[in-house]
Amino acid sequence: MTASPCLTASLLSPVRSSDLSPVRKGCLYVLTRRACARRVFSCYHECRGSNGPLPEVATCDRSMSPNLHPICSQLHRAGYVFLPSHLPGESSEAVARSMGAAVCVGKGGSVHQLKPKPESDAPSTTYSGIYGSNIFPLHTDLAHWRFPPRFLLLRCVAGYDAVATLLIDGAQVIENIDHVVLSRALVRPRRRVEGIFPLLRLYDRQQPDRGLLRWDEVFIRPASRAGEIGVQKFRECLARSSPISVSLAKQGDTLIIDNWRMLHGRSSVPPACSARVIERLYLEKVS
Ligand SMILES: O=C(O)CCC(=O)C(=O)O
Ligand SMILES: [Fe+2]
Repeated sequence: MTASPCLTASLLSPVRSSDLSPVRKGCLYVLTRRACARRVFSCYHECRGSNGPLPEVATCDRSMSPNLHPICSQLHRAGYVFLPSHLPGESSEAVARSMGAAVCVGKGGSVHQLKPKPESDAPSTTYSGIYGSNIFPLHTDLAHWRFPPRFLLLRCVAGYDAVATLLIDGAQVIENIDHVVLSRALVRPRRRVEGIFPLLRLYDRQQPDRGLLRWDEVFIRPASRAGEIGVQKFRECLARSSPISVSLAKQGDTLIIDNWRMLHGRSSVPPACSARVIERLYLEKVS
């Protein structure tokens, strides 16, 4: 198959089928010129209750080449897009479908409802089960997978200004880490997978676009001495970075995150915000 001309300018470059896990095979990272031109989104940023740096403001430049769709171009530039009150009457599934291909992860379809819960009410394999309503530390989702889902979409069903989703650009964090240290940093899932510990790179620069960064202090562990050094260095650089804070406060507020580049976390949830409901979907592509 020949790549569409749009592809070269887009965030999403084709991947070799040998790079894909079986579930990803057949998933094409192709944006057609027509599909790009059809979508005109007015997207901009707004930061509610930010303590750290303000998110960049992305405006929709209508004179922009149709192959630089505003969402793709913002995702490429900043690693995330915030769409305030985006199609509030639509289901999250329909919104995700209009943007790309949603991936089913676990049981029960592609939409996961996230509600603050006490630790005891959630499985210990989830952040809610470990942290409850406390702060979720910065992480990438499903970091223990060989190929974590590329994009994460979070959508507000019931939200509060007082609860923030925090973002850090991992591409900036790794700029401060020696290339050799980073390339030697091997990690592994905390538990065996089919009896073995698969070896994974903390940062795999061979992957399309900017490479694949994974970070999770719970679900992945250093797999060697070089892994320990790389993880320690990453932790130090991360501690010097200031997160961007976005509140998913109004119905339809939508945050799309490049999960191979950005780390995300959550502030604590005060008791007054315990009715917070966020829907989460994973996407393999955004077009
Ligand atoms: O609730 C949030 O704002 C973020 C939750 C989160 O980390 C996740 O869905 O993976
Ligand atoms: Fe997460």
